[in-house]
Amino acid sequence: MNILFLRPNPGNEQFGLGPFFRVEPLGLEYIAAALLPLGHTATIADLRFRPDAATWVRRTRPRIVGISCLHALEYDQVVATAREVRKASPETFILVGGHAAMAFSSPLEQAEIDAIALDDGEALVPMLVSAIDSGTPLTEVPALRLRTKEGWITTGSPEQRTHLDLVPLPARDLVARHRSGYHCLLFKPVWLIETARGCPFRCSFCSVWQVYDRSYRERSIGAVVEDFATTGDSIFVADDLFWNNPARSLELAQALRTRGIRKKWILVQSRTDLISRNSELLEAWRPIAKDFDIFLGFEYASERALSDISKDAGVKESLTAVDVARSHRYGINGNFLIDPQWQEEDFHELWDFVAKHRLQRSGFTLLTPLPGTDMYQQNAYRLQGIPWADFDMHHLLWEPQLGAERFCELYAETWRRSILNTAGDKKLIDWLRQVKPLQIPYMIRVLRRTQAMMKPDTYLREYAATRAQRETSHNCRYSS
Ligand code: B12
Repeated sequence: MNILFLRPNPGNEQFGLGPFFRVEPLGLEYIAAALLPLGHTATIADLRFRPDAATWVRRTRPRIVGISCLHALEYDQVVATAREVRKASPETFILVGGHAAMAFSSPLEQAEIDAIALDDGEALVPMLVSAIDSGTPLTEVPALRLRTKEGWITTGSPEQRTHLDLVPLPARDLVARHRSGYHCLLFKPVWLIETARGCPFRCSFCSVWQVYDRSYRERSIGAVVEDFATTGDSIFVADDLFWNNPARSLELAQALRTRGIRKKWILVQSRTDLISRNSELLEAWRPIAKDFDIFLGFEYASERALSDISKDAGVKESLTAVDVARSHRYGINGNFLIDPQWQEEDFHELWDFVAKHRLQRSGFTLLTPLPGTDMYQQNAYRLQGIPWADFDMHHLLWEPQLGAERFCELYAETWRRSILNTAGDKKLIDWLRQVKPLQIPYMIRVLRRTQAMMKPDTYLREYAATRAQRETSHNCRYSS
């Protein structure tokens, strides 16, 4: 069967990691790799590049189109993409999957979409394809939200979570045409690698552990080493939680070193408590890349605030992790949360903490109730009518305690104190010195866009637009 996979263009990459990161659709590459040995034909089209969905549909004439939906901010765009596909080919079966689809499917339960995957795709998609091929009722395929004449229904539960070794290597060839367009800040092209999936912790603002019931699955050492050996020299590790299993991580580092693997750059995401306890693990991994960065959630600068979000790690762990990582020459890209409830003194506490511990490479996201979390359920009453594109953790979704104007001034000031402010300590010229001459136009473009985050008006304008859209949606509801 002929299957087309689409990675939609989220259309909202103006804030946070958006401008800096464009990485390959790894989930789709794993699903395609599961289908190819079964004799199916798979195409992956990344719509962040040309051409558009309708052109791909005309070009490949698929029986099934699978659209990925990783982030809540993409829901509306995913539905729009499905509509485009439906128009170009009314008979095509349209399936949506990915993290946000699994975590909270209701925004996708629309006439344009036939089914939503509630589980990983490697085992599920081949089952669905075979059912469509043989005319078996789709109600027999597990882990789906299915559009039927009677409305949307949920099919049975899968017997077990997919073993990650079911598909040892992703079909990276299918995105080879886009490789030079995948980048992470200074590094271009970039490869995305997954060594493990899931997270056993329970942070209240995160939807990952809820989707995977706090499970944590690992790929075999052999498959991961092969993936590292056959990819390029700049690597973003997609794992929700790197270094979670110290014994296995140590074994993996040794296997990579034995195979002679050395990269230019690696970025991983981990936790402060894991790092503070495992200095020897960081030491073992460090020689594997010339530059090695860690994404770390610091979240808050005080114990009181941390205890509110079930982080299960405190300020002491944050500071020890910074010391341990620095002692092994890792770069630290932390993230702090900013609560719309904050008062002036909360901002000052954060700024002092960042300055005192030299954490200017951090990012600052607004505490946002993401669909799939309890926090979303608790705040659902005030989120009605807000466009999904605003769920990027940089949009104000409701009136903050300090009032929008003052809050946005302080939020913009927080970003002004970061390394991204080209009027601050690190000037544009310092950034440009770090890249090859050919990359200078790209770097200037990205940094120019980022300067908007230092201006209160950027957020205020967006907030006004959010409120206007919300009003319109309320009025439509009352008049219909
Ligand atoms: C890589 C990544 C990114 C990349 C983009 C990825 C891409 N290809 O475009 C970058 C770094 C740009 C990014 C940015 C952001 N991200 Co992000 N990201 C991830 C991360 C860490 C890994 C995704 C991944 O590739 N995993 C590996 C592959 C193999 O797994 P997978 O994608 O889940 O695919 C499997 C299944 O989902 C399913 N599947 C996937 N697609 C499809 C399609 C079909 C048809 C089917 C049937 C199944 C299916 O099958 C696949 C194989 O099993 C996830 C964490 C996660 N667990 O999802 C967060 C995550 C998705 N991101 C998140 C967030 C919050 C963001 C940001 C808002 C953060 C910020 N501070 O700015 C920004 C938004 C940027 C923007 N404006 O668009 C949240 C989303 C929460 C939510 N409910 O919305 C997550 C879950 C992280 C978290 N812990 O909270 N992100």
